[in-house]
Order: sequence, then C-alpha cells, then structure tokens
Amino acid sequence: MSPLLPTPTELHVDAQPYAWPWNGALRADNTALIVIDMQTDFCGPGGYVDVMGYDISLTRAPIQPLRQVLARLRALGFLVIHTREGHRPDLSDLPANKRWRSRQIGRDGLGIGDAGPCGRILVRGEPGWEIIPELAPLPGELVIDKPGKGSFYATDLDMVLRLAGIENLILGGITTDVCVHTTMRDANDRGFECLLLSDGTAATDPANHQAALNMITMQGGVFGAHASSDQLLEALAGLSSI
Ligand code: C5J
Repeated sequence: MSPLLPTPTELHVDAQPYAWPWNGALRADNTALIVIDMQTDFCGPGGYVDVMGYDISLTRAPIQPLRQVLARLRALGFLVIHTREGHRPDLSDLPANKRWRSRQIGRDGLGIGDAGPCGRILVRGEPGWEIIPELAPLPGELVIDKPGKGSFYATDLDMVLRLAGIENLILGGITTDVCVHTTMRDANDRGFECLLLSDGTAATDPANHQAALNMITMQGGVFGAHASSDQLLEALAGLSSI
C-alpha cells in the first residue's frame, strides 16, 4: 500500500485544500494548539485595536470557538501554547519604525508604548497586554512573549516544540492576516504541518480574513490547510483521552 494512502489508524480533519494532516498522524503527543495574541489590546474595549478605531466584535468572534477547541484538546492531553505580543517597559525591543507606524492611526496619535485606556499599549505587564479572561492560560500552560508579529522571532518557541516532539500545529487567535499568518508561514518553513482554524481566527477586516484563508489554499496548500472548529472537533471525536 502507498504510504500516502490512509490506513484505518489514520485521523484526518476535513480541511481545505486537503485532509489534514497530510499523513493522518494526528495525535495528542505530536500536535499542539497555539492560541495567538488573544489579548485585551487586540480584542478588548479600550485596547490597541479599539483605539485604532476597528470593530472589536470582529476580533472577539473567535473567543467561543476557541473555548470549545481548548476544552476538547485539554481533555485529550494536547499541548496548549499561548502567545502575547508586547514590549519591554523600557521599549528597548520596540523598533522605531513599528512605533512610528502605530502612531499614524491611533486615536489622538496614541501608539505602541503610549498610555491608553488599558495602560501602555502592548507593553508587558499592562492590563491591555494580558490575555483575556475567557481564554486565560491554565496553570502550567506555556506562554510565549514575542516582540514581533511572528511567534518564532526572538522567542524559544521552536525549541519548545521540538523538545516536545511536536510535528503538527493547530493555529487560532488574532489577527489572521498579521500575527497568525506570519506564524503559520514561519512554522511551515520550519517543517511543521499547520492547520489554521477559520472560525478560531479573525482579522480587523473580514475581507483580509477571507483573503488569508484563500492564500493558504493555493499551490495545494502552500502553508498548510484551514478548517472550522467543528471540522476539527469532528475529527477529534475519533480520539480518546490519554
Ligand atoms: C497586530 C497581531 N495585528 N496579533 N498583531 O498588530 O496580529
């Protein structure tokens, strides 16, 4: 039998543009969920996205699907990792061009590092930088603090995943077109097999969210695949807890 043909022990998510993962090896010991930047600054009232004037009901939409996926994956014993975008209080890890650009759109010229309604925007330790309570990490779950859009840049995420034997990544969080896509593209280049949750992610512009999904489906799944949380949960129904 060809190694590419599914065997009865293989498990696939009914994803686009292919049944994910490519080899059917979806297990709790080789697959991690990464929940990206579900912070008040990106989806809470008074946070960075709100100050920029975007509609936070869009970036809050993934909360419920992610809660369901988290509950199931935690129960099955999957590795769960959270990320937070943010900078040191002295802003020594904030590139000048990132700060300048962030001030071009914010209400009253507020940008990263400035004091907003939820404390200093995207600064570690401030209320706006915290992960929202609905998706708070459980004690013992890994939290990766990142100064950039991607989750691998200037972090130890790659090392953590490899030491844990992770081959597949399920990606959720915000925003689809920025931090989630940057992370997915980088993970794909590093050889991880990626699934983006189409309703477990969101962008500040629905057209950008859709475009980000479409990009994934090019070239046979150029960065991996995408599926809804229900499609993932359906596939996981075939697993029992470890
Ligand atoms: C952005 C992110 N959009 N988490 N960050 O600046 O996507």
